[in-house]
Amino acid sequence: MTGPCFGLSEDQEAYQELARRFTADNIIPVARHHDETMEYPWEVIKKAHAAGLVNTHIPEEYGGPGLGLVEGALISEELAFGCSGIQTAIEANGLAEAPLLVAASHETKMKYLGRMTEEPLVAAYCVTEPGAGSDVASITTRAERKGDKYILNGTKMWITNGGHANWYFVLAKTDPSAKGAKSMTGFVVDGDAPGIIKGKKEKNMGQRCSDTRMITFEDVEVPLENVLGRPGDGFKTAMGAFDITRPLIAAAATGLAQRALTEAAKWAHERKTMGQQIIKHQAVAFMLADMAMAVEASRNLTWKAAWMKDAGKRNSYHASIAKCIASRSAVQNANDAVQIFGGMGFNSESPVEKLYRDAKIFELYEGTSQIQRLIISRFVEDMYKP
Ligand code: CS8
Ligand code: FAD
Repeated sequence: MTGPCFGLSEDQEAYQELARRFTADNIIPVARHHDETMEYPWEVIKKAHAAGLVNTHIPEEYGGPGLGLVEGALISEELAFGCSGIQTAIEANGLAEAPLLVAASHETKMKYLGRMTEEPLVAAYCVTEPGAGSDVASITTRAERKGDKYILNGTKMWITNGGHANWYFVLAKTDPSAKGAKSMTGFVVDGDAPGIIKGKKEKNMGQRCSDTRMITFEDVEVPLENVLGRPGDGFKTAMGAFDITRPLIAAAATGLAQRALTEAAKWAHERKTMGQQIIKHQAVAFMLADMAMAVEASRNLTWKAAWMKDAGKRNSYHASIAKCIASRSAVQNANDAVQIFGGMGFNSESPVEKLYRDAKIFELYEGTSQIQRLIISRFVEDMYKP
């Protein structure tokens, strides 16, 4: 590993270019349709799978491309530039797969990661519940050992790809006598197991084609070999997965922030008031400058968090910083883009109205901005102990 380097390798540039072209050809033309109809983007997912842009961090040993997080971040940013709803549907696979990368046995990886590379399937990550989102330690889903299987009971909420998943990662309490984090175990659950009840597709403010549902597990039998790691390690497995995925959420938020800047700058060149292009009014130009700063800061922090993971370093602190800053950039830039478009920005014929609705979720899912600050502040407390 050398010192800081802000350039990309030839391979990284090639992945970025592949994703950029894929987005221009296959995402941007259908993004509005999927937003308006809320139709799940199966066709795009299939094409992305064929192009090698899904399941990017599955190791070669299990049939995947074995890309690093930096490459993943480059791809996520480009896809989200086109439509962060479609990108979320694609990247939710990465989230479901991450706990397996952290804790699964070779056999489990072969069985469940292997199939993801063979055909365009989707999977889902089930941690949140109606009564427990930020406070993961207070989940109530239970898995009880009965002979050579566990019996799973409980309800998960807001599960992305929930309606279409071939399998689920599920976090459940296995030891009611143990406290909080240590009472939990992670499982892989087959999507067609009897007792899985899928709720209706939720109608969300933005990223509307992404499939979000309540998933209920009623006496679902899970074989012992589907336990990830050791019983009691589930909480750490679920958290370890975020070290992989939060940099990718940050990358997607950066993609949306970049799209807002691109659209707003283009409009500001074209639209004229008081005899000149609005980009010549300093008030507008300075908004664009702020938007550019937000994009650059977010991208650099994202790359750093991703690079740290690839370098084998603990990146939780940097992943939370990148996620928190980039999601703010997405919300702020989308807001500024609507402002620069004026009345037209409030209309669904403009490209920025959708960005405004799509952006907000970045400050909520994969840990709210308050939770990122909680994580960062705990590190700060330790780092600056007198
Ligand atoms: O509960 C934690 C938290 O992160 N909450 C937020 C939950 C969240 O982010 N949910 C997201 C759900 S998924 C989603 O939204 C998907 S959206 C669709 C995306 C699709 C893709 C585009 C918390 C509040 C930070 C911490 O909770 P606490 O209960 O205070 O626990 P701690 O004391 O911090 O930790 C307990 C033990 O776990 C260990 N730990 C914590 N973090 C890590 C990491 N790696 C490994 N181990 C970890 N990152 C910690 O060290 C503790 O272990 P000890 O042995 O006890 O010391
Ligand atoms: P709460 O935890 O109830 O929080 C409410 C408010 O209180 C927030 O502002 C929060 O920041 C604040 N707050 C809570 N605790 C603290 C604290 N200690 N300090 C300061 N402020 C605090 N989950 C999955 O498991 N899998 C998925 O695939 C998934 N996909 C999602 C997709 C969408 C579209 C949505 C909306 C959610 C998804 N989630 C998923 C759930 C998501 O991770 C949670 O909604 C999120 O973590 C917040 O939890 P909550 O909604 O229960 O809010």
